[in-house]
Amino acid sequence: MIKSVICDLLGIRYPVFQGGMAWVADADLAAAVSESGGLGIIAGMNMNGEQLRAEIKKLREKTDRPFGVNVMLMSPFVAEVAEVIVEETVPVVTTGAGNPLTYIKKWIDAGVKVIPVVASVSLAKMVAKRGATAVIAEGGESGGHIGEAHTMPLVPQVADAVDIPVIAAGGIADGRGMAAAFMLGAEGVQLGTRFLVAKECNIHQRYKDEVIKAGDMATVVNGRRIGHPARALKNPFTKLFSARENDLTVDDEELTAFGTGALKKAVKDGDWENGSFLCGQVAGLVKKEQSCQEILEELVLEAEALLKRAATRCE
Ligand code: TUI
Repeated sequence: MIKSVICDLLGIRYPVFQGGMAWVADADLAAAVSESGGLGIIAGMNMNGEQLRAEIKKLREKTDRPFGVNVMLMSPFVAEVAEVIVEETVPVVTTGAGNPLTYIKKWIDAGVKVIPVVASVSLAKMVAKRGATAVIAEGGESGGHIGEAHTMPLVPQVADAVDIPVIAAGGIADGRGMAAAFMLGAEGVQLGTRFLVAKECNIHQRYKDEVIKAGDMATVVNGRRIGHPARALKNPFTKLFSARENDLTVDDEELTAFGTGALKKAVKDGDWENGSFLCGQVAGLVKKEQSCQEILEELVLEAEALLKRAATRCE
C-alpha cells in the first residue's frame, strides 16, 4: 500500500485526485472517485452558486467520503461559488488558472482545506505562506488551461520550495506516471484525461472515443495570444482557431468569442467540427473505458509494484 501524508490529511485511501475538469467533473464522477478511495472533485467552473450547491447535494446523497470543489478563478461566477464553498463547508477546495489569495483566508477560516493548482514556484511559496494544505504542481502536459513549465522540472522545484505536500499533475495516466511523480517528490497525483473515459463520466461518447483513439501527437496548444493557452485534441476546431490566432487581422476579442462555448459543444454534443476537446498529452496511454474503481486500483497497484521494484534496482 502506497503511504502518503495526503491520505492522512484528507482522510482518503489512495493519494489520487480526479481533476476538476470544467463541464466534465460533475457529482456522478466525483462521487464515484471518492467512493472508490480517491478524491473526487466537482468542477465549479461552469456553474453559478446555486447550481454548485445542487451538485454538492447530489454528491452527498451518493457518498459520505471527502470530496473537493475546483474553483476556476477566471469563471464569471467565482465570487458566488467561493461563498457556497463556505456555506456548504466543502472539505477541500482546489483552485486553477490564477492566484487564489483573495479567497484563501475566508475558506481556511471556514474549515475548508485549500489546495491550489500552481504553475510556478513563486505561487507555490505564496499560497504555502497563507496556509494552503498542499499544492497541485501542474505541468504543461495537461489538458485544458496550462502554464509554461512541464511536470518533470516543475514538481521537484516546487517540492524543494515548500514544506507542504505536493500533488503532481500533467502527463500522468498510469502507475508509471504515478511512481515517477513520487520519485520527483510528490505525495500524490491528480489525473484528468484518464478519468474522461471513466464509466461514471457523463461526457458525450464521441469525446471518449476520440480520447481512446488518440496517439502521442494528438494534442495541440492554442490560445497563447489571448493569454489562455489550452491543450486540446487536434480537430477542425483547433485548426481553424490556430489559423485565426496567426491571422493578425483577427483581433483578440474576435478570437476569444470564437472559442467561447466550444468546450460545452464537445462535452454535451460530441461536436467534432466545432468543439474544443480539452485533453492531455497522455491521451495515447488511455486505451479503454473503465469504472473509477478499476482505474484507481489499477493505477495504485502498478505504482506500488514499480516503486517496490525500484528499491531492488541498486545494490
Ligand atoms: O485550470 C486549469 N485547467 C483548465 S481551466 C479550464 S476552463 C477553460 N475553458 C476554455 C478555455 C480556457 C479555460 C480548462 N482547463 N488547470 C489549472 C491550472 N492553473 N493550470 C495552470 C494554472 C495556473 C496558471 C497560472 C495557475 C496559476 C497561475 O498563476 C497566475 C498568477 O496570477 O500567478
